[in-house]
Amino acid sequence: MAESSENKAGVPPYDASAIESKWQRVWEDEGVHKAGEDPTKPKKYVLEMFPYPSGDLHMGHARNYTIGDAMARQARMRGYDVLHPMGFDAFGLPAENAAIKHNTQAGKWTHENIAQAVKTMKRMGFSYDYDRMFNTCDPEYYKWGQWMFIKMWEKGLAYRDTSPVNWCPTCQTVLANEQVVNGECWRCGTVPEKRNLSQWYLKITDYAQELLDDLDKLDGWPENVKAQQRNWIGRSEGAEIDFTLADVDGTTPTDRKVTVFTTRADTIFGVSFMVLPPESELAAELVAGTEYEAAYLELKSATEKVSAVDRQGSEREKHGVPTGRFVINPINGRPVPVWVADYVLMDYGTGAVMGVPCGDQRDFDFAKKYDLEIAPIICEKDDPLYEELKDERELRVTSVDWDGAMEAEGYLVQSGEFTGLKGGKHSEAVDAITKWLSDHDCGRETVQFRLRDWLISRQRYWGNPIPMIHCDCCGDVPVPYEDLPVMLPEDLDLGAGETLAEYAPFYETTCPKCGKPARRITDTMDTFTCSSWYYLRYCDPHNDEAPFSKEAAGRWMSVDNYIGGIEHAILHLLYSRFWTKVLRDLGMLDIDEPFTNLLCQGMVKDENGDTMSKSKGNVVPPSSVIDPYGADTMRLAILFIAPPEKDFDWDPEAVAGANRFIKRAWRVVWQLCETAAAGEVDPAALDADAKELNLALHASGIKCTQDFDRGQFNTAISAAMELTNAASKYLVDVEADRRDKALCARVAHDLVTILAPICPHWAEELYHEALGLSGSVYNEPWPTFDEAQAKSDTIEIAVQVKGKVRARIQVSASASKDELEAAAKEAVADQIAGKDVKKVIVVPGRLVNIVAI
Ligand code: ANZ
Ligand code: ZN
Repeated sequence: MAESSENKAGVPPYDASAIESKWQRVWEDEGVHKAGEDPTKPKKYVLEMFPYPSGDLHMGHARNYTIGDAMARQARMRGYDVLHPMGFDAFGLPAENAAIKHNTQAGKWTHENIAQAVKTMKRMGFSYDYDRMFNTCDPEYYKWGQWMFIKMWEKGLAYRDTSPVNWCPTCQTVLANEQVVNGECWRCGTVPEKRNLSQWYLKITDYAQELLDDLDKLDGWPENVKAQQRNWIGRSEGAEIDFTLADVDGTTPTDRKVTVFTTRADTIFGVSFMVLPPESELAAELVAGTEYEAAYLELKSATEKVSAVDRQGSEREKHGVPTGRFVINPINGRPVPVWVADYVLMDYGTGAVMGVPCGDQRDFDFAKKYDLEIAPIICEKDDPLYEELKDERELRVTSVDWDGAMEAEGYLVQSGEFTGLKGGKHSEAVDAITKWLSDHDCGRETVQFRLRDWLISRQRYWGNPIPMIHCDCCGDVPVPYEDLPVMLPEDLDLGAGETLAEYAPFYETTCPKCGKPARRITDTMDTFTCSSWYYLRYCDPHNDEAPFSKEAAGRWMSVDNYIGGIEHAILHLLYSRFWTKVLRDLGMLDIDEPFTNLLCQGMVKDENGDTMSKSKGNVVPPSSVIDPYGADTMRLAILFIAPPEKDFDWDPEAVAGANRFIKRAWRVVWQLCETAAAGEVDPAALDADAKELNLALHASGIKCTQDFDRGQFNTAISAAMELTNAASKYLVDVEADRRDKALCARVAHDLVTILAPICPHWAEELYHEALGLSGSVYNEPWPTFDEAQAKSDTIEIAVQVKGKVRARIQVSASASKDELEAAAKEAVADQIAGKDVKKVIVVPGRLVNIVAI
């Protein structure tokens, strides 16, 4: 740091705009942010969820990326080889809609938005390795998505099936279950309809158990995200029980079975009806041609308009119709009527439910409404009914007048040989009855998952084509690997309503197997397939022989710090975990989980705490801060206002405050440099003022470093502010010729260094111009601070006279009891003068109490 003392030119003004464009140019020219390639160094992969290029970046992006950038820059200074890439999630419906509206091409619109977003990223000074940037709509990228699809097809993990799916009438495409959020289309909010369509799926259910189990390994993930995933996967242990269908005339058994799924086999003696969902083919068959058919068909069409979430909601009124048919309870031979009701779902369990009004509230409500039996078969011991029925084995009381289901745990009554056993979920009664059923070959233990296979086909255009061909002779045939990628045509006339399915140059092809004319699949893949492995491609983005090499992935994966919005808690994060496991099983990866630590940043709301949105007109664009103040002020403000995971309300005052601080710190660094000189600081040789500054240096340095490690940038910044204050005080209190030159140099240097991850241009400029150093502040190691020097060697203690505080004195932290007593007496000498000191109580480190009369 020898040169720094020579700079005596005074403090130049802080010109953010000039400094920022200057360093952005230099960093780009010198490739400062390229991922390191030094295998002797530990690695750190810092990643922010890549954006959908729907326009310029907004404040939410700015916050997300500023957090990641501060982490990445600091990691570099802490000696890591850092991978910090960025790209664009560039396929998707909005591009298509915008193209139609503005009469342009989806690709053109997308690339214009990307160019704008990149410009803003560069203006923000984000330290991305731009050589690794790609867009998911680049054929060099989506080719490998197709390749992976075929690999999955070969392993039976991709398949086609016809079943009722969620169709969004607004988006004109199907949706995955995960994309129906609170019963609405995640994109446009329309309530989807159920349609029976032939669609393509990925078999995520094969991984349900592992996806659940491995959540326990993710110590670096927020609990609420793990809980949401657990819930979505929804593992449920229970039993399947076979009921025998009775014939049309009543109760004679046929050889047909209807199987239910239940978690409460213990309640089987209380079954008073069976329920099928309206979509059930069996239901349709049972009522066909009967007096019940009309009502059934009406219920069926009414139910199609209701979302699955609403159908299961406990508050919603239940609607049902009888079928006129019966099934026979396998455990006691009782016939029970078969009903059809909208609260039962087709695609959970077996799609049939045994109705137990006394145990389940939904069944209870249903029984009340349609006047069905409510047989008490489980009771608490303090219930009078328990006394009455506790030894009863036969079902004698078949209906009680209750207000609600007996959802509490209790003991079985009226339950044959199982009467008296404790019931409830996972209870001894469940075990005993399940065993009886399986011994009698009419039931078995089973595990159910709520998770369904991932529906990935979409019927629009701007997405990655499913690389399959349908041939009338050979069926579905994958496109040969050497023909990949299946290029998405860029010249569709979207304005005229043309879709991929109508575009003959795309779909007309020949069968790779038999050579006859065949039709290419015109569905494209859900864009969430593209974002399920982009983080792997960044490890090896230019590979044209494979999606990525195992070696490159081995070097960088897993992502150490992944930062993004909580809205992806299930969708993207679950799909990516699945995809990683599939690639592992294909031998392409050695890891089980893609993201070690996950940070879900809070939202940026407007000044009144409302979400920013274009329609409300309350959006604060990043340029509105960068233009007047510069990117460094913006970055500082974003990180200072709140801890990263908390929401905050946008506050122009906080931005102005951040700008005042940056200017002040700028002046302080320059002024320190005016009296700085090279050399080691000798703590023993410092005078009292210098000692105080040195103490602030080490204490704030330690605090700042620890807070960085915890991702608590707001308090890390507070620590840097304290150091700035201490330095400023030193400059005011101590004249230039009395200042410790080595200490001034060190404080200036460290202040620049610890703020460098947050205010990069500011720091780089000071590093070169004020400190007079060369290279880059990012090649500078993070400073080390000393615990011993961070503690004051004097402490303040209270001096009391007869229990009342009369003085406070500074004493050496290592002072003995005698020394403390002497110092205390001196401090209150006038008050104890002429009195008799009866007793002196010394509490080291806290106080001295003098009892004088
Ligand atoms: C009888 C019973 C008695 C039930 C009782 C509960 C309480 P979880 O825990 O979420 O897995 N069920 C089964 N399949 C269904 C379907 N397709 N649509 C709607 N409900 C269905 O829930 C399992 C319970 O949900 C099952 O256990 C069944 O009701 C119901 F006192 O069977 B239960
Ligand atoms: Zn929609």
